[in-house]
Parts: sequence; structure tokens; C-alpha cells
Amino acid sequence: MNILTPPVSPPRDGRIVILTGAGISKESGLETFRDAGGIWSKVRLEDVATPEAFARDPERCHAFYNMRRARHGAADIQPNAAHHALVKLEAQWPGEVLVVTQNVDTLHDRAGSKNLIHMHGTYNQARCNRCEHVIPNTGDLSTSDVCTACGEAGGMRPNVVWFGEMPMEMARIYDALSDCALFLSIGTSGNVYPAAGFVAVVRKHAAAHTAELNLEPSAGATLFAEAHYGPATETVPAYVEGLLQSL
Ligand code: BJW
Repeated sequence: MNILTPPVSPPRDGRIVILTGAGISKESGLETFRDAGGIWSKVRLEDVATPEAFARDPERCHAFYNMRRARHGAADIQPNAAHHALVKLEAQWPGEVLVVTQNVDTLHDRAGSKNLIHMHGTYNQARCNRCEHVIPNTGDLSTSDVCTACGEAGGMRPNVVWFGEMPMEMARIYDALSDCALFLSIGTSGNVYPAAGFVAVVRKHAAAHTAELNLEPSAGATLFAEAHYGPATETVPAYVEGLLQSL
């Protein structure tokens, strides 16, 4: 399904801010959260994705994230055509292209996106809950891990953002949203704030165009000026080509 709501007027220059969610990585082999059969249909988020869950049962949180980290690191998980299209856009667009991903996978990084914010953190880092020290980490975490900075055991956790925690680099994100020519939302259901509220922030700026590229209408679909529905590996390269051809 392809819906265009006229008037559609993508810009020819200026800053582009692109919000991505789990849907962009689906065709790389990673699960989404809220689709049928998705992660939250198998495990309660209250049991694994809140600071309270980690305090209550850190071993359970570690098992959940160790399993997903291992899956993300598997050889068959590779960036797809949508990730690559955003790299091409960053290279060829005459203005700034900023990708703000909610995903904790590293597929945008591996595809080659340079101007990239992981607002919900990444799997490949661990953080000490006691002193906030962050280290690179690609292996399993456990409650016996000791922080190399403060020497405390038991506080090492994935450097991801759980419910009730503040997402990362919010000041930089809101600065970019408040002065962009185009806001693109790709592969996100629009259920989780503050990311779900970004389109409303952008709409306050009359000159900004907004577009949603998703498998189906998101919770905030009516707020976008333009929408294209289909698999990200099809809609994203096509949308990027359209933008670049209009230059
Ligand atoms: C495809 C596709 C294909 C599939 N091609 N598309 C009441 C009202 C408003 C807000 C709140 C409220 N109560 C609480 C809040 C705040 C809360 C919140 O939003 N809760 C909602 C549930 C209501 N938010 C927070 O707590 C956030 N922090 C915050 O607000 O800080 C401020 C604050 C702090 C302290 C006190 C007070 C205020 C933090 C949110 C953290 C989210 N963390 C997670 C886990 C990260 C680690 C991990 O990966 O385990 O982030 S939850 C999970 O959801 C993950 C995702 O990044 C996030 C968003 O999911 P996403 O990406 O949208 O995935 P899906 O599955 O939902 O959607 C996929 C989409 O893709 C679908 O639409 C498909 O159709 C589509 N699709 N295949 C294209 N091939």
C-alpha cells in the first residue's frame, strides 16, 4: 500500500532527521517488539526492561540481553538495503543527515552511517550502575562482573535505555528536530515516548516536511504529511532515490 497525502513537497536541501525503529532491522533477521510474535509477546517488558526489573532479578535481565546480544552478533545478521540507502543519502545530500535510532543493534553503524545517535543505547557497551562508567562489551554480562573503574561487583548492565530512564543525547536531538527541513520516521510503531512525539515537535516548524515509511500505519500516522507503507528494504531505497533525483 502506498499512500500519498497531497500536497507532498519534500525539500531539496537543509537538514534531514531520520528516526528509525525495529522495523528497519526486521529484514536483517532481528525481531521487532510489538508485531505479532515480537519480543514483547514472549517476555513481559516489566520483567526485563526496567531499572526495577534489574534490581529485582539481574540474572533474568542478563539472560535476556545476553541472548539478544548473541543473536545480533550472528554472522547472518547484516545491514539491509534500507540501512545502506540511508548511508547513500548521508553521502550525497547537500545538507546534514542525522539518523536517530531507537535500535540497540549496530546495523546503521555497520552499514556506514556516520552522523548517528543511538537514543536507546547499544548492545555493544556495558555500564556500571554504581559509577556510570561505560565500556565496550560484546560478550555476556553477569552479576559477578566487576567494574574496571570503581571496582564494584554486580552493577554492570547493558548500556541501553529501559522504561523510566532518560533516553540519550536528547538535547542534541531536539536541537536538530527544531531546525530540520525533513523528518522521516522509519520502521517504528510510534508507541514509545519521547521518540513517538518527535513528529509533533517537527510539525511546530511550518517549513518542515514529514514522512512515515513503515509496514503499516503507526500510532502517529495521521501526523505525517506523507506516508509509504511496505517493507523497509523497498520503501527506503525508493524514497532516498526520489530525494536524490530531485536535486
Ligand atoms: C516494519 C517492518 C519492515 C515491521 N519494514 N517496517 C504514558 C504516556 C506517555 C509516555 C509514557 C507514559 N507512561 C510512561 C511513559 C514513558 C515511556 C513510554 O513511552 N511508555 C509507553 C509504553 C507509553 N517512555 C520511557 O520511559 C522512555 N523514557 C522517558 O520517557 O524518559 C523521560 C522520563 C524519564 C524518567 C522519568 C520521567 C520521564 C524510555 C523508553 C525506553 C524504551 N526502551 C526499549 C528497550 C531498549 C532496549 C532493548 O532493546 O531491549 O526500546 S522498549 C522498545 O520499544 C525499544 C524500542 O527502541 C522501542 C520502540 O519500539 P519500535 O522500534 O517502535 O518497535 P515496534 O516493535 O514497536 O514497532 C516496529 C514497527 O516496524 C511496526 O510498526 C511494524 O509495522 C514495523 N515493521 N517490519 C518496515 N520489514
